[in-house]
Amino acid sequence: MIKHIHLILTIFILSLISTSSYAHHLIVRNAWIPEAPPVTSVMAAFMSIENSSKRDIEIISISSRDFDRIEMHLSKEDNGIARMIPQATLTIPANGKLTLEHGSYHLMLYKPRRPLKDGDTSELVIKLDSGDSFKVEFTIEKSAMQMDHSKHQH
Ligand SMILES: [Cu+2]
Repeated sequence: MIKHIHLILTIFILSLISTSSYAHHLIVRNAWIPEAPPVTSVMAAFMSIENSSKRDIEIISISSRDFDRIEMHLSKEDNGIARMIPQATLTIPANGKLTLEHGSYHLMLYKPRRPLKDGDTSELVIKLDSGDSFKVEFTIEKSAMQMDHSKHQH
């Protein structure tokens, strides 16, 4: 029964493939990547993740065949300067939600290995502290709010 509900929910937004005990407590919504110019060397990714379990769940790493490297960042304003602070882990709170969005937590996708245009999808593999990992399909979308990396300092 739980598996069945899980399937219905995942069809809505993503393909969540896992045999794990923790990943099935997670629901990912709005997983998207703003389209970037073809010459770009870095893209951002956003999503929200809900955790229906009674335990905090940590994301310990993220990878994809489509990128050389993926980092987890937190954007912060510091005296008017936008800074991005790399995060070793991201916490999805018990019975709560983690939101990755502009100006807050986000993923940084370095060196795309193929062109990713509006409407394309890219699969990211999210690894949890429990040892489980699951796949999330991100959709590339045109956005008026593209990250301006020239204004960001790492
Ligand atoms: Cu960043």
